Amino acid sequence: MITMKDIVREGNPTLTNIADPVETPLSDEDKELLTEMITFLKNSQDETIAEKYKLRPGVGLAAPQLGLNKRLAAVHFEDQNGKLYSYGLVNPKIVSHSVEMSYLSSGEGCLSVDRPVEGYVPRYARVTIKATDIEGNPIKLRLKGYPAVVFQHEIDHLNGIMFYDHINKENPYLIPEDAKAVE
Ligand code: K1U
Ligand code: NI
Repeated sequence: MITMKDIVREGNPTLTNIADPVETPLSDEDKELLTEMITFLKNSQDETIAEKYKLRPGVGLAAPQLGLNKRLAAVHFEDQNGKLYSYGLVNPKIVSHSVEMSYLSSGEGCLSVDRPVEGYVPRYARVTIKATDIEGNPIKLRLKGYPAVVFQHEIDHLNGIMFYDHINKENPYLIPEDAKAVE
């Protein structure tokens, strides 16, 4: 079972590396890893389990956060309309994006960062993501709003980018030109 002890924190070089593509079809070991990553997110959102194992709630997790140099990520959350996004993603990539930007009005956090970081994180307002799932089936998702933010945060982890790398250093609350707030 994945717990907070398995999650590497800022300063660990895996978090700033570009992760390697994963061979498909997935090995049994990688299938188990991705399944465990989704289970961690579900556990972290279950009050009883989270308290018992001292898990911080998370909506996404990328393999580099486990110290692994692999292009694997998991997401598990519902959007404002109650639509569930629960995916194990193999080699996910942004294949197209809007010119328009957005930002989460509450800012972002990260399971690998044990401190609050102030500021808005500019993200593409709309993205199209391609990946394969655990079984090797193709995934293509057109995302906007909160789901677009979460997927971009996780794909950034695969490229060695932390959310705070996007925050304006002089003025953390600078709103990118014409950017839409995601509430
Ligand atoms: O990758 C990670 O470190 C997980 C991180 C992802 C994320 C945070 C903020 C914006 C986009 C993506 C988290 O899940 S932090 C926790 C969090 O945002 C949350 C947890 C439970 C309920 C609602 C939000
Ligand atoms: Ni993160």
